[in-house]
Amino acid sequence: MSADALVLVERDEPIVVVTLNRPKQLNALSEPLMEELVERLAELDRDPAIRCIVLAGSERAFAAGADIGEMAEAGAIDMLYARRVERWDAIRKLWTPLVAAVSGFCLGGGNELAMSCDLIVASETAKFGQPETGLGIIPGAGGTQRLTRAIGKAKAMDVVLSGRFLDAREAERAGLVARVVAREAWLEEAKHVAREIAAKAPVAQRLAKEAVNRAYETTLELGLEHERRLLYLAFASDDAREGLTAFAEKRDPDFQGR
Ligand code: DAK
Repeated sequence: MSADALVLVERDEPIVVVTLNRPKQLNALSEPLMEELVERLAELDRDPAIRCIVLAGSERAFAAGADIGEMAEAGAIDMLYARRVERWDAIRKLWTPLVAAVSGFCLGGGNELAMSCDLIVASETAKFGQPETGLGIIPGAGGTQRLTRAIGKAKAMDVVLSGRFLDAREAERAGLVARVVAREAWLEEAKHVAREIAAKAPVAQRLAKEAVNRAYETTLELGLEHERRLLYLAFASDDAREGLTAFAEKRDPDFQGR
């Protein structure tokens, strides 16, 4: 990994920590950074030794949004050709569970990136916001959609229209954040959560992630039907045999991800 990498990768199998590395710019998500991030995540997603990914920023900022300087230079057609949306979609489509470890500012595209992960573990210092309308634009990578689904219309409207930041506790109460931890423990706790996730059956984790995500996009009836089919698929896995047998034999399961 080169010293000037925009994204750092630290493997600690079965987990890996991927760190955004533009700390002086509060991890503003420039195009080169997003390109590097999506490449690294895609590689890790294909790696069977990796069972959970932690996506982190620095202590001061997870990410303060897309790079404002870059956007100031760009016209609408530049934005279209930059294929930004495809990068965000690629993150959403990853199979491997993804934990966002958020400390400090988590704003605009930074919050959209955190929401693209499967769950958010936040330091008590975290501040979440969608301040785009103050720049004359609107959230463009899920900020109006995922945030509304996560915290409901009343709070989402407040955050998007007023630009105010939610602190970690309010974000947790509202349903945006899964766990809030002490300032000094944010990264360790996120790794701990990742290890808990990585210890479970990989096939089941992927199917469960798909099933929960489907809840956002379908009716209850179709969602329940989809869930049932994914359960049958899980039953067909070696991991299910192993997990069910290990319980009966009172031993720890040894999941192979098959
Ligand atoms: N972009 C570029 N540089 C940034 C930045 C950003 N978003 N945020 C901070 N920086 C830089 C600052 O310019 C400063 O650089 P220097 O002056 O030192 O060179 C350095 O980081 C430290 O920032 P501050 O000096 O401002 O630090 P403070 O503690 O005083 O303030 C702050 C922290 C986070 C409150 C403040 O920096 C701030 O308000 N930042 C901007 C937050 C923001 O408005 N974010 C939303 C950006 S718009 C799309 C997908 C996504 C998006 C767009 C399109 N498509 C799929 C098409 C997303 C858009 C956005 O995120």
